[in-house]
Amino acid sequence: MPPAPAPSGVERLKEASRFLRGEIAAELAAPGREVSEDAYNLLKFHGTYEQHDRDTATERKQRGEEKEFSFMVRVRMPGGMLTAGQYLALDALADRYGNGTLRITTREGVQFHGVIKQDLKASIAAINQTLLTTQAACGDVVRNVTATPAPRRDAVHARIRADAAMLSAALLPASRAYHELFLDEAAQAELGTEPEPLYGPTYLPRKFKIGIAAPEDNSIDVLTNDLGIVALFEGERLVGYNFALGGGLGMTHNRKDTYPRLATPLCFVGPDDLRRGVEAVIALQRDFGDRSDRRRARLKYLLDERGLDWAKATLEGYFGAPLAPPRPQPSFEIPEILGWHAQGDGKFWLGVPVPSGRIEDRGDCRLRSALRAAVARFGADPVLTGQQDILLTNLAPADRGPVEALLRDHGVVLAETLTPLARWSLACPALPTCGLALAEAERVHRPIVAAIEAALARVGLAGERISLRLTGCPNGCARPYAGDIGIVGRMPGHYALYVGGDFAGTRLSFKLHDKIAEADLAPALAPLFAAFAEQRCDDEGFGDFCTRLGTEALRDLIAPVQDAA
Ligand code: SRM
Ligand code: SF4
Repeated sequence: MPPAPAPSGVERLKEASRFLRGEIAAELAAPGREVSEDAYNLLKFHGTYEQHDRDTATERKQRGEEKEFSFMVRVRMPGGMLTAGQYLALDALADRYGNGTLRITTREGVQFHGVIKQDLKASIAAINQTLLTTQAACGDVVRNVTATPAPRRDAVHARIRADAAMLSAALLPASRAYHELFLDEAAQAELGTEPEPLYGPTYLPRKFKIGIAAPEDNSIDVLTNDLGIVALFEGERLVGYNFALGGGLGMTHNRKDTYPRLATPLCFVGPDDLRRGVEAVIALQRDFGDRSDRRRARLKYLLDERGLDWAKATLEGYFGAPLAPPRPQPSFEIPEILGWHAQGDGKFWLGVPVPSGRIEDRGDCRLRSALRAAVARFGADPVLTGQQDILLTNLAPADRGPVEALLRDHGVVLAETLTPLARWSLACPALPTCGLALAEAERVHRPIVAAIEAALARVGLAGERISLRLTGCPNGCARPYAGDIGIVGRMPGHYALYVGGDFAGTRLSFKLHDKIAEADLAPALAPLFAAFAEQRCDDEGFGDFCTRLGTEALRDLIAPVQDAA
């Protein structure tokens, strides 16, 4: 037998960290804006990443100055649920500690950017005062649990919200390191000796994501999670949960053994077994996931290496009983939840689009001020969606007119004035904050959407519901491989083009072009749109059409652009 591969450096770091403490306290107290690589890696578990401003890095290097370091701080909130008070507190922190913006993430969380090291502890403590946490928002643990966001006041949605909140709380690390480091909790007598019953001393091999959805609303792309849970109901009665395992989108260019994958339905657990079932899946990944190569450490690779039969049998060992096969489930749908909707309790919610999830005041559109005023004045409790949008909930019928007038007065673009393409588009932050970005995303989101909108309009498809996801690198943070069109950064100004996913998030897209200039994206898609307008069948979506035609036929259609590129 060949010797087992050596654990990666991060594994050794976790093990020696005394349950995630490391030297963080001393490093945060030291002067300077930077931390060591070890502290950088451990701080992730506490919800923060050191970053630097990539716009100024080269110039500063030429001047012999250090990079402009600051921290991204990520707040977790299961199912994107916030109270009005929490939202207003976060909004205030964006000015006090951040860069004046709040960013809704594709996992229904919030990120602050631009927090300097000296403010890190105070900002995290202030977030905790709102009864929210940054603990385990990043790192090799269970991240923010996403959930079908629509605030419908019925048994189905109430149960899903409650399940997401229960799992999120139950799966937090037991270590008190976070509380000692950021909340001034008295240190344990014997540092780092507390039990960590679920995770153990080295936590998980990699990040672990859980989403829970009802089939009628898959706007969170539940199958892109390590564990996608589909809650099944008969009327208002919960029947149980289908567990789909092994979703994940990250891949590395030029490493064929890394790839996006949608979760595979593996088993069914009853209404009372949710937590036990989830803990069994976590234990499976904890004990068998790859701890030597972080690029191959997600659950998806374990499933593909060992097979589904092995995974199910091993899972049953942890679960302590045989697991039933997944139950038949209705097809996934993605309803429109922006605009006005009745909640079912006499109140209404208004879904407001947030381009790239960035809540900011920008030119004539004072979105941040408008949301702050609407939440403060009308007591709306926000819900953040996995499509980077915000739902203002619990509004009385009489508030509808005034809320809408307030938003319009601030220049906010409401959903009905957007094209479907703009409404269903996502973009990751990329430059200048993301250290992994190979190309722009958020900052070129609007012009790319505008160019593609124009191409659609030219063939009469301006009103077509097509999803577009744009990322600055192949890691997949805006889920580019799960929508109709994926645009993935390859190098500055150039993108790989993916098509053929479906709108409901049940099929991965495929790569049509490896490296295409930003200006050539819309011209490359134009002949595909023309063919779609002419040849589509019935209610076929754009991604379905692309899959039916297949790579070769589509490549022939875009050949003139390829030749020019
Ligand atoms: Fe992500 C790393 C932003 C959702 C896959 N992601 C990063 C980092 C932290 C970059 C880094 O490691 O230095 C990015 C910070 C950028 C910045 O400046 O803020 C980052 N990811 C985001 C967010 C903010 C994107 C957004 O547009 O909202 C999302 C935060 C979600 C949250 O609240 O927790 C975000 N990331 C995702 C998703 C989508 C999802 O989970 O639904 C994915 C694809 C699904 C998956 O996990 O496979 C995703 N992010 C990654 C990966 C690839 C992981 C892999 O298995 O290879 C990385 C890189 C890594 O982990 O090494 C990454
Ligand atoms: Fe950064 Fe890449 Fe994620 Fe975009 S997809 S935020 S560029 S890691």
